[in-house]
Amino acid sequence: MTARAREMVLEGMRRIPGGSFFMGAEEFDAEEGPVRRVEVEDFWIDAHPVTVADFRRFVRATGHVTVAERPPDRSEYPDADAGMLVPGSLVFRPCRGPVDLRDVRNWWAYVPGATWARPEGPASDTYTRGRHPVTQVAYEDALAYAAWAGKELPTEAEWEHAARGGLETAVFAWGDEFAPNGRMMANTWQGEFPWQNLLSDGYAGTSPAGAFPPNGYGLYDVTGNVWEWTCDDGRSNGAAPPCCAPTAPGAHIPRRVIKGGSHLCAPNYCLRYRPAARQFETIDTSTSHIGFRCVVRAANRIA
Ligand SMILES: [Ca+2]
Repeated sequence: MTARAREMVLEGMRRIPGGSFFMGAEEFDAEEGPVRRVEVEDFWIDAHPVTVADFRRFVRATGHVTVAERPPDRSEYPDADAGMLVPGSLVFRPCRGPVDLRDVRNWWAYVPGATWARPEGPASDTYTRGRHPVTQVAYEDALAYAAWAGKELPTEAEWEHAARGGLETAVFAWGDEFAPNGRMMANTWQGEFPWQNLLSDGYAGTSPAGAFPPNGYGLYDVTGNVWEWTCDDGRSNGAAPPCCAPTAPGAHIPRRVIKGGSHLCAPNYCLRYRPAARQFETIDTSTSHIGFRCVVRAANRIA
């Protein structure tokens, strides 16, 4: 690779020093523990999640058709209604009042025509959201984008090490206090999920990349805003049932760990806007609150 090509790939990325760090947490959800020392090599990671504008460049260059734009395979969903076997994706719908938090169908709807460019369905668009993280991308779409960009998806350990920003064992990516001096540090949900969004952080849905302060490694939106795909299946730590991430029918479908929580994570339901938090998402699922960012590893000799 020429020096110029390397420069272009690494533009907008931050170099993360390798070494060992404490991964996981023990005071929140069982699937995050135990806290253990984990080693990672040096790597570069995108300073912010891949944006709608980034993804649009990828689609224009490659003609990529996302999973959400293709009809679901009936053999994968033998029990599904015919109405569900059309191209579409999962869209969050706020409720009018308190609902049973054990049933995610109260706030997730499968919307035909919802895509990365129309995240809430055919009547929506992204013309003013070019700087927002891309959503409605399944694992395969994230992999395809990464390959096109000359990058890869992070492992869970790489992602968490980067998200911690050099702060050992802190609860949040910026420290132990949620809103230091009253300052909101990430796009989460304030109020009672899924019906009362107090908007103390100014955003009901996604926010433009970089709207909140970066962490110690100069990374924006590592927690909150959107969940991010990693390439890990998380089996080594045992998969626990997901809370706020919608579970598609089809338990046989492989899963990958998603990290970081989203604008839908609220203290009363899913306090997942923390580096240690993790969920297990089926690889063909796309939603209005899952995106991704990429890495470049020192070991692949780009340097
Ligand atoms: Ca918010």
